[in-house]
Amino acid sequence: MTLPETKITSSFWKRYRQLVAKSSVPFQWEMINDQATVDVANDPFAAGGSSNESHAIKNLKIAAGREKGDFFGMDFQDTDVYKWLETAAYVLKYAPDAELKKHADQVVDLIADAQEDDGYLSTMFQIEMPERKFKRLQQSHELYSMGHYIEAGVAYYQVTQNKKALQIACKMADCLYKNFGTGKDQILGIPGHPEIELALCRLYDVTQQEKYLQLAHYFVTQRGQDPEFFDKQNAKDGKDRNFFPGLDKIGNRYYYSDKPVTDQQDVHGHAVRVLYFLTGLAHVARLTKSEDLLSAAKRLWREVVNRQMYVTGNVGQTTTGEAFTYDYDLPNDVNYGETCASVALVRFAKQMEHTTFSGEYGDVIEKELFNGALSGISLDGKHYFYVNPLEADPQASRLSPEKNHIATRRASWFSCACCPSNITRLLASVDEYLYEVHDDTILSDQFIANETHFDNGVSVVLKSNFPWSGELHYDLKNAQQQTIKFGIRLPGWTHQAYTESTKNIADVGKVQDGILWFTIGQGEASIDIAFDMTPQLIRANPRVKSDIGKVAVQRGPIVYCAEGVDNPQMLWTYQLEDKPTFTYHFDSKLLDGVGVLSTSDVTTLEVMNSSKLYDCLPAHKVATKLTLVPYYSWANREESQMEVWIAHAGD
Ligand code: FUB
Ligand code: ZN
Repeated sequence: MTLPETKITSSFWKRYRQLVAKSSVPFQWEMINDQATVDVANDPFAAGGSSNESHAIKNLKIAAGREKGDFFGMDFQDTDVYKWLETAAYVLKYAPDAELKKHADQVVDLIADAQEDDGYLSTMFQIEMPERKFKRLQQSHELYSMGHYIEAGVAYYQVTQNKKALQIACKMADCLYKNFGTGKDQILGIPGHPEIELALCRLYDVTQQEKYLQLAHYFVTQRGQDPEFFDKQNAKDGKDRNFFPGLDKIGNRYYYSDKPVTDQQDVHGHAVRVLYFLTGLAHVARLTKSEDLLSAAKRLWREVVNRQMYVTGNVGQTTTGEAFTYDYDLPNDVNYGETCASVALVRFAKQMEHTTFSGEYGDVIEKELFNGALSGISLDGKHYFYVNPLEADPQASRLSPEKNHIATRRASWFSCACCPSNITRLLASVDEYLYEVHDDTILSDQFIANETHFDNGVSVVLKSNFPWSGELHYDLKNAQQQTIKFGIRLPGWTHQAYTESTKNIADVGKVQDGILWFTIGQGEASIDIAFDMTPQLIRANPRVKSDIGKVAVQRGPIVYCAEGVDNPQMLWTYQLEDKPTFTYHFDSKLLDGVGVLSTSDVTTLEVMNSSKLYDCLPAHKVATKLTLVPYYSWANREESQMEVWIAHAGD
């Protein structure tokens, strides 16, 4: 599948992508080189712990023998460099920059020097404990780290043709191919943290070397075959030698290694682990044409999005183990919703879309791109959320132990810094999510304005002011003699309320699985389509205890929230009337330009005399106003409360 040449023209996304290029990438470069001055003392108490120290480049320099010193950081500290490199690769595609290219080339050289002759690379083990390589896979992150390099190496090679970047990746994969499998001298094992599966598939896509696909298939299907594998390995490696306290006792459900994936009926355990694994599963299923694996991927996809995903797209309900809990358990104020988990869900959705044309995958990608994942980065590009709550109160975060993982301000960096470069690599590669192309069938999946040329001689120009406007105008050119099929995803939030008009379109087909199909003959054609952007009240399934009596407000793809900075009363005292009317205006000065919703169809509760905690008198409601801003933009002004789900008189 060759990626089309895409130029993003959307002003919303041009701003974000320039931000990544001009602000996030230079900032992260300073961070991983220990050159940034971060005011950690004033950073919030954040999941993973705030940190102003990275040492990530230094670890590689020590492993390469260029410097002397000790290893510092997480056992996957190397991945902060790899994800920076991957982001840089995507940035170089849309914002060429000689200085950035020089740094990135130097990083590739450094990684090549740090890599061992047999392809192995994990600096913690090389520097501190070479005798323990591949001996405690449950916790070691060796394959997770190498997977992240492989992804970066592939991306950097694809953009810059730097062969060394790809050779390092192949050498790494060869090392794993030699060490893992069912052979006599091989480890019949799996990684504690999946990621290598999806990375090997990417490597296969670019090299077409069967062994990489075989190995990915092995890791996907071996998981859960021997639920005791980690315990046995740990016992051999030795007692009390955990890399993270307690991880050996957490149980194999946490690692999603309790049964083979074809037997798994739900999602459980560490959210990022499961979602990276499912991404690899979907990719392997497609490449190997395995019906069993594909049906498992489809089943588990539904488990995630129909039972354990927040309305914003965030996933992972508990801070304990950064994990999924159970169906319909979706607490708003103690959840986790790690930024990495949202990025992983986007990756899973895209792989599912590669297997099947269906609008449900693009719906989730869109949900993340405009809400759950996007909330992970600040408007200045240099501050990040690790945890993304749907309800927050600075006082509770400070004083309630069960809520102090809920930061109400984004942090500059974390001691476990997985999220910052994960969100930036997603934003920098957003062009890869706009279309789904299978031969002569093209699906317009994301409505981000763009100009795209496809391999098959078709070009598409999409003009829109999405997400603020639902009006889309497509200009299409088909240089081929045969007709093509062109689909437009009808977003889940439209409820079929759209209007369209066409010019020179051979045939307007039916809506199938949430996609409206057109047949386009040779020459030029155009389509105008408008989605209804009336704000909608969203209700959760009543099985979701936390959202009973509440609604979320959504306009187009954007989920809104109330922030204390706009609304002076305690947010939980606001109650929307049964059928509130909202006014919408775009404020170009607020939060770098956002659509704002306001309503007067709302009351608050008058606060009782402060000497009383309880009373039998009826509640006294007072008419007021409520202002809502996009969820992704919260916590970019002064610290205050935030709420997505708002009490509603009609529920
Ligand atoms: O374990 C590596 C990464 O660190 C995970 O993906 C994140 O959830 C964080 O725990
Ligand atoms: Zn993360």
